[in-house]
Amino acid sequence: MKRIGVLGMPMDLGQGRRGVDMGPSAIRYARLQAVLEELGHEVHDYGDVDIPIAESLRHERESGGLSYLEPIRRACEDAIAHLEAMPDGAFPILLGGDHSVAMASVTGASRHRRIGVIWVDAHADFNTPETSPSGNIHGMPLAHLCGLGDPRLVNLGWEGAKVRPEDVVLIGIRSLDPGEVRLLRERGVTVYTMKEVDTLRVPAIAEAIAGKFKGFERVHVSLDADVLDPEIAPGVGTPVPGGLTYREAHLLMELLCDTGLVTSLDLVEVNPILDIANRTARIMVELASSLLGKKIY
Ligand code: NNH
Ligand code: MN
Ligand code: MN
Ligand code: MN
Repeated sequence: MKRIGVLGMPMDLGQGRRGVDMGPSAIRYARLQAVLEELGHEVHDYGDVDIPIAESLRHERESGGLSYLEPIRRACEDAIAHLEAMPDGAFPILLGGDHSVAMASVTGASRHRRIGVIWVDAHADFNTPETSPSGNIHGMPLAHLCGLGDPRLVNLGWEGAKVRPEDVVLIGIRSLDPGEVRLLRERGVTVYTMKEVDTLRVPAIAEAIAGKFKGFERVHVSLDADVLDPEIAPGVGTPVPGGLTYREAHLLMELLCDTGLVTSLDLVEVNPILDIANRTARIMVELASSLLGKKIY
């Protein structure tokens, strides 16, 4: 039994397509709390962080190639404070919102300790303001967590990097910008693209991750809905074909659960406007339940 703390960040400022701000509602509507309680967990929902809507921020849109940097920074600081107020030993689940919210969750999880990060995504989100083709901050959170990029984002919570690049594992990758490829190689991040998912298969990857993070006090899973194949998860802003199948995604969560290492989770980038009957939110809830101990037998 875990004490799970749910926090919503209804934020769509980090990316171009509107609608991910409705992600927390859609995930709650898909019965996140009830499903986790049925597994025997104690779940407390702390509600949503206050996030300004884009329409009210037109004057803050541009900031040196970074869209909405200041409001995103403020929202993340606010979320970090909420996460740190959760009781010791709680298992936080952060509901996005676009993926820039992970700058808050990983920061919250990494205070005073070395943390492993498992980034499950079609993209690496390893752009810096210099390499980003879009200026969208949701393509940059992981680089900033590793200490690269704009100091205003690198220094969220406290000064400096929150995770070592060698303690980061990416899974499901199938869309990288040229600057990201260079940075990921240079920094020694572990990258399992869809080619490795196809050739090594999920069990071997999960085993390698378990070995890598053995003895870590904290391991964070950041689950971007766009890692799933768009056929099963259409409710995302940047669909990329050839993603994880339903069973691959579940098996990954089941095997990560078996490692007993995971201590926090993000469910991000669900876009209800683009979804079909809340299907994508429902899959994200199912995946959370697999990660948190759902057993068939
Ligand atoms: N790499 C692109 C960018 O930096 C797209 C990132 N989009 C995502 N990431 N949805 O998960 O803008
Ligand atoms: Mn992402
Ligand atoms: Mn992605
Ligand atoms: Mn995404």
